[in-house]
Parts: sequence; structure tokens; C-alpha cells
Amino acid sequence: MGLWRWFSVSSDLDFYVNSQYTLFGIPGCGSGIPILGVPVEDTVSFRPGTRFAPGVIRSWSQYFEFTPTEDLGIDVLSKACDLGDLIPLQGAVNANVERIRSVVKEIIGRWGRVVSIGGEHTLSLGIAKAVNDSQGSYGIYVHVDAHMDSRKEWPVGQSLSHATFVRHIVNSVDPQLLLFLGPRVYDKEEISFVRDLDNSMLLLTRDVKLMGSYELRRIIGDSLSSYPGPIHLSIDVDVLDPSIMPGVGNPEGFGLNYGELLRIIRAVLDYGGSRVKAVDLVEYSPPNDPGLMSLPTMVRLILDVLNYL
Ligand SMILES: [Mn+2]
Repeated sequence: MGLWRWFSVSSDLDFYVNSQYTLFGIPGCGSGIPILGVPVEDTVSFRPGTRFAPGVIRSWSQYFEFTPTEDLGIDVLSKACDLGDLIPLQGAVNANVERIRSVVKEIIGRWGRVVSIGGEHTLSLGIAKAVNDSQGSYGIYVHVDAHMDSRKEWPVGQSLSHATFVRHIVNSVDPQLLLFLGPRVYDKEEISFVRDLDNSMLLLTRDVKLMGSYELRRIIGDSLSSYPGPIHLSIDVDVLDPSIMPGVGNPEGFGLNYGELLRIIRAVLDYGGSRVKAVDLVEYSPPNDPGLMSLPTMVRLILDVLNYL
């Protein structure tokens, strides 16, 4: 953090964000879709390392072609700008959630939406609160993840963590609808919790794989059209198969392939349109990524999200 900040600070966004490096060489934020790095990692239960993701993605991104999967010839980077990284506290999960809430509320207020790169998944609670604060209400939470993150406590005795934060979203911002897309592992207690919600819909990894593209789009489109509120899309990259995304803290076998994930993202962003206020890309973990072999997929994911936004 430069010394100038001590006498030019006017807001949490100025104070808590470090904009030293830029993603893909895109400019710092004047206009465009803002991208924010959120290198928080306070509640790891297995393999640590997600805090390094924004920095590694930033430094390597300049060496890739900036081409999305669809729409030949489009320059997606012209739509985006780089806010830099949020400066987190170390190990203070509740304080970090509130810091994310405050900074992201300001970002959505100023730019209308945000793309966040994690960091661990608990950051999505702060973003859900920011969406709620900035829009006056919270609409639809779309959870794309191998896990449900809906436990009551994890580890035992800990209320807020990457494995429980969805329950905190339910309790704190009262979503109109929760869409769980791509889970394939869960414990008994959390699947009961999710099934007992009267406003949840669940498509397991197996369901997504068995569905045709049209059917999947129709289900997602119909669900998003059922409620009018803002949409928050939260993607844990461990929803992908470990063969293409080994760089995660909690890998689970038989995951989605990239095309299957892309169909989900495209459907949510096509049907959600301007109602989509936040997209979170979380849980990439460079120290767990042999030879950084997941990095081309992470970079592609960012470019494809920008393309469909
Ligand atoms: Mn997960």
C-alpha cells in the first residue's frame, strides 16, 4: 500500500484495494466490467493455497491469447477493467466478510456489477451481502460447485467457513431462490438442509451430464425468470473434473468437463442479463496445481465469463 493512501483516502475501496498489477494488461478501472482479486483464505479444511490465485493469474495472464471460446473475433478485454486485489486481514473471517461487503457494495454502486477472483469460497457471503445492500434486496443465488457448502458447522464447532457459508447466505440475505448446479458430494445433514428449503433447486453433476443443452438452458432460464431480483453467480472451480482442474483445495472425482460448465455459465448469463450483479470465480489454488496445468482453464473461464456478461 503506497504512502499516498494515508492522505488521499476517501472510501473503503480506495483504502482496502491494492491496484499494483493488472490482469491481461487491461487498464485500471475507469469504465468497463470491474474485476477484483479477493485473496482471502481464512477457513481452509484441507489443502491451503487459494490466497495465491489472483496474483498468479495476474502475472501469467499476459502470456495467453485473449480469445474466448465462442464469438470469433470479439475483444472481450475491451469490456473489462482491473480493480486490483482486496487487502484482507489474516485469519479474520468475519472481519474479511464485512470488508468484502463494504468494498463490493461500493463497486456495484459505481460500476453496476463485479467479477471477483478468489480466494476461498467464504468470500461469496460478503458479496451476497453487498448485492443485498446495493440493490435493496437479494434475488437468486446460483451455486456452481462440487460441494454444497451448506453444513451447519465445519469443522465441528465452527459456524462460518467455506463449507457452511451458504447457510449464512440463507439466513442473512434471504434469497428468493437458490440454484445448486453441479454438486456431487455432501453429508447427510446438509443435503437435508438444502432439500428442506422451500426455494432451492438442485441439479447434481450427474443430472447436468445427462441433460441435453436445450433442456439445461430451459430449466435454468425458467428458474431465473420465476423471480425478478438480482442474480449472484458463484463458481467454485472444483465443480470441474480434477483431470482438468487439479489445482483446488478439495478435489472430487467425476466432475464436469469445461464444455458442461460453459453451458451452465452461458445459460445463467444469457437469461440473467443485466440482473447479474456479481460473478465469483473461487477456489483456484496454485500451490496444489502441478505445473500450473489448471491455469489455462482458469484464464479461459475469466475470458468466457467476460464474453457472456
Ligand atoms: Mn467446492
